[in-house]
Amino acid sequence: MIVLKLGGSVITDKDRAETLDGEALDRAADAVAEALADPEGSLAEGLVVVHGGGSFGHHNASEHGVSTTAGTRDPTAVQEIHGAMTTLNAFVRSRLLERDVPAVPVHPFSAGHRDADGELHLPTGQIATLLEEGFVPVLHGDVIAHAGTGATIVSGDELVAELARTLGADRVGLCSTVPGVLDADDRVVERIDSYETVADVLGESESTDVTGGMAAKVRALLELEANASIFGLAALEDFLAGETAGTTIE
Ligand code: IP8
Repeated sequence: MIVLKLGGSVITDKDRAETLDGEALDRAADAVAEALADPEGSLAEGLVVVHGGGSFGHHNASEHGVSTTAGTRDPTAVQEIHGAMTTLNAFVRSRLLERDVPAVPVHPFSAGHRDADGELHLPTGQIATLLEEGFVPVLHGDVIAHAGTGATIVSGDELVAELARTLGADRVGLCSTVPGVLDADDRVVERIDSYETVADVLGESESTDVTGGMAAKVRALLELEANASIFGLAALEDFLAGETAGTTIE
């Protein structure tokens, strides 16, 4: 089973509020449809898609001062952030459905929560059942109930790591705006098996990275059992065909 994240900056126009990058989304949807059409291909065991926010959700979140740790108790803020993300989710699903990909929504706000320590709890029985029944569940970064804090943001990256762990994913892919983890000369690092080897190029500061910087992504992916890849849109077809794409983290 594969968990694929489509980065928000890949599928939206980051410079214009609530605007899709329709061409990029079409390209991503084409790659998924093509891979799913092969019954013996790498998606035979199922696919879960997670997408980020890009120009949807993030501006609503910052307008209301909400982050992964700073919460809100304002129901309007919650509805605005969740609404922007469900709008983007509907766009993503409709492009997949147009290509006969059996995409269905799973909204983290209605499914999970954070405990008082900020730890994410996301039941996955519904996702496992949807997979068994042949659907492609499509989740998204969202706002989520947070014990003692109101509601905070859950990023697509956090969801990917949680789903990979609980559903026992075989592979994880992060389709990003960069072709992989880049070294100091902007060359793609092919393989990462420990954080130390890339700490210099990624920077040591974790605090600036909690919502999805490359250092945080690499750290989270290193902790997973599944092999993970970070790659650009041009390599999505390769990843979905089971080939090496961008940077492999193992
Ligand atoms: O783009 C955040 O998801 P991300 C979604 O994966 C928001 O960080 C801001 C609601």
